[in-house]
Amino acid sequence: MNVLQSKIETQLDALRSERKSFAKNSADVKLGDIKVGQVVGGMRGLTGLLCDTSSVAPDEGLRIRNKPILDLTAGRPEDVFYLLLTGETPDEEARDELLQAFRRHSSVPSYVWNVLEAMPIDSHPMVMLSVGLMAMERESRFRQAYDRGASKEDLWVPMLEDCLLLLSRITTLAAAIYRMKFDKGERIAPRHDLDWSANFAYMLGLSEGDDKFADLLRMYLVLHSDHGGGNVSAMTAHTVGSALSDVFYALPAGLNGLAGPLHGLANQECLKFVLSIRERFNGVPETQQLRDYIWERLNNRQVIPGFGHAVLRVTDPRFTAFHNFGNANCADDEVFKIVDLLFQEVPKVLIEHGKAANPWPNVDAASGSLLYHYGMKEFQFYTVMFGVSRALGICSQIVLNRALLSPIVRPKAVTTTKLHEMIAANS
Ligand code: HAX
Repeated sequence: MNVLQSKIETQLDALRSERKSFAKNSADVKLGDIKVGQVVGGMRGLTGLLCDTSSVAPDEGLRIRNKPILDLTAGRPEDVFYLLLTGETPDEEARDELLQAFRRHSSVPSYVWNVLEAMPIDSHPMVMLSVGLMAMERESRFRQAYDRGASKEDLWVPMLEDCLLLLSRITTLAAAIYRMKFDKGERIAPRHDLDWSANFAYMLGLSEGDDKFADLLRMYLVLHSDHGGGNVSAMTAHTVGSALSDVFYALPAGLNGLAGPLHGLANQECLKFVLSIRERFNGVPETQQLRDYIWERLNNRQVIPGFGHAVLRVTDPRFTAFHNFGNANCADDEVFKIVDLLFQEVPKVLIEHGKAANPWPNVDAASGSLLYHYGMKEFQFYTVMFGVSRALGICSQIVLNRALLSPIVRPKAVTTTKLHEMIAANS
């Protein structure tokens, strides 16, 4: 990885000095007050992490290295990985190198298949993904370097090697899990003439390698690649990595958080919801029927999957990208039509209802309907798709954190008794 590694190297001195200077010259500058509501409310709004790969503004949505995500949807995820790590768009030489790097280790060793084949068939595909990745930990160059006593200044290099190995295998692993879990026949071996996304589409068995499904995957893998540092999966992976656990421990830890229904599993729930509407109304409902159904759910204190967000206060631009893709490629699809109708009606109802801070659709509202359209009907697998993409962001963050010598994460926790005492002392 000459080009990528040298590019990071050229940036390193300045970035390390900046971090040192924060610790030396600005350590006591206050960034805000901690409120009790934040302590009992999941640390919402509490600034406590640094993340330069991407940011999420409430009124705009995701920017990767300050580029709006909608400007990146035509590119390859390999290029986004370079952008996440360096803040720059790769030139031709770097693009070629990355294309090769993402292909180089795409064959998964047999001991990993043995582990997966030993698992009960009702294991969730996210469990299979995590277990498959963790099984590869024995190959970690980072851990070997640490055990050899490598200096901590140099550990980011084997971390980058581990991440490239992991990323070039994760699509092969995920595709095989899809075929194994959903009885699709033999595993399909990777090809060496395709890019990361097209190869993934091919190994899933849903594409010849270069068609609209591959285009959808290319965009899907870009759109889900990163979402700042404070979400459950990124923060968990960062915390685990901060203990100098290697990426084969840290990424699965983050993915296990992604598997939760309030985080990545939501896309599975969204499609389930859309299909339940189709079944209930025997097709696409009339507008009023849909509105009544939404109200019925809200009155039963059920959420409307695919709408709302902890940070965003506008339509998620990633939803917009999927919605545009659907309009261009499958506007007549019944499931997509329901997604479209929900997009038109749910925000109005949620505004009338008056509870959700953000009535607009999030990324999960449309992605499943497109995967479904192209033949991936097993929605238990959707979070795996999300996880494959999010591996790009989490790997970038962990490489940068090792390169910048980020310390172990260790916030302070207090007992409830102590919290009572602190409240009394401050009120
Ligand atoms: N439907 C109905 N009610 C909703 C709602 C929705 N889509 N979104 C929020 N609300 C309600 C909340 O349940 C909450 O009600 P209570 O006060 O009775 O508890 C109230 O509005 C205020 O919540 P909020 O501040 O707007 O939202 P949160 O930051 O607490 O939660 C969630 C954000 C995404 C979890 C939430 O909007 C939700 O549950 N949405 C539906 C599930 C979903 O689409 N999840 C995917 C999120 C995208 C993502 O991160 N993917 O990885």
